[in-house]
Amino acid sequence: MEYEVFFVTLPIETMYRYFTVMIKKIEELKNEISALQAATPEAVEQLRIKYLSKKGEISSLMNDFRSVPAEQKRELGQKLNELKNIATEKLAFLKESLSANADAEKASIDLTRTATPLPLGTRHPLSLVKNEIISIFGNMGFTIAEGPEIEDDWHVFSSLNFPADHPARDMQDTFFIQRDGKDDILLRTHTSSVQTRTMEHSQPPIRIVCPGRVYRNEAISARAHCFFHQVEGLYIDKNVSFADLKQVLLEFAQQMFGPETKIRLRPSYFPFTEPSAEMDISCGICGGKGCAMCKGTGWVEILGCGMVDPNVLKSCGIDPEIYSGYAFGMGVERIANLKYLVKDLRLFSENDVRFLDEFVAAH
Ligand code: 2U9
Repeated sequence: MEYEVFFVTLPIETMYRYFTVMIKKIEELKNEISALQAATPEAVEQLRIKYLSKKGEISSLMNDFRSVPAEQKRELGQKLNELKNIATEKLAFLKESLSANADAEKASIDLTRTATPLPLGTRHPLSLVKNEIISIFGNMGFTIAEGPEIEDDWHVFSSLNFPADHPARDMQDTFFIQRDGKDDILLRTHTSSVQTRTMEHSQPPIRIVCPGRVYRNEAISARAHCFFHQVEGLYIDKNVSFADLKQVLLEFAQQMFGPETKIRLRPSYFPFTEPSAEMDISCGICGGKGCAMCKGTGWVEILGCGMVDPNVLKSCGIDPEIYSGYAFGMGVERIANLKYLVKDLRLFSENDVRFLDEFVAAH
């Protein structure tokens, strides 16, 4: 402080002047201390150090007190004691009120009260169905393989034996992407590209299921969407036959739709399989008698399948003279429609919780 330096000097007028300075300082400190606030015990301790510790402001005034003229010591001493008492009481008050607040807060929390339950989310019905499909195939020895949704023409079309003029390659059916000046980048239209990638860098036996989202350039309606989900399967080894395929698919159908379920295979055509077939299951609603669900036929279509075309094996680096394989593909939405009787495809992507909450029980 400015006046401290002068208390060791002698001139009496200087000493009188500093008496006045000290009185003024005491008044200032009184006002300052009376207005003090503190939010934490640590803050109270900081204030104690600032005002009352050995090197604090009040102790420093006490030191200066020794240098004032004798006849003024009484008055100044009284004022200094008064200031010290004010500071001590104020800090005790701040300390006490903080611990009283903490006690009141503690008392207002009932630690025995049952917690308010947080609303639990549910698995999306498509995830439930997808998980069920991959678990059934998992138990039959299939492992999961995944790949990119943004693909190139080779992995989605050319390697799978699609002719250059196949309609699926048309912009009306497939979403193409402009990227780095290339014109062969697209959103995959099926997860078969995952199988071609797996075949490119591994040799048989290969036994995989490939779940994932696929994209097609379709107008959105109750029965079509611009994206949907598939699970495809591939098994390549020596001596794999159509009979193996049929048995695996029968097992799948009965685990998924019940042990009474029957299957039938109808000849079909896909560029990547030969021979190819579409598989129906007996209608779960009418038990095969004929109803609106199966349009009176007693059968509903659930997937496509076939023996992998030797050209596809060759393009992916697998010798068709040594190995053969089967493949199948299904739409997860289609399976979910049949299992949960969801009539409008759009419900699966609208995320209306009233719809999603219906699947809690199946969770
Ligand atoms: C490789 C070789 C063959 C996958 C297959 C189908 C038949 C099929 C459709 C079902 C309904 C697609 O979701 S859907 O529109 N899929 O009918 N998919 S065989 O065949 C392959 C895959 C990869 C290397």
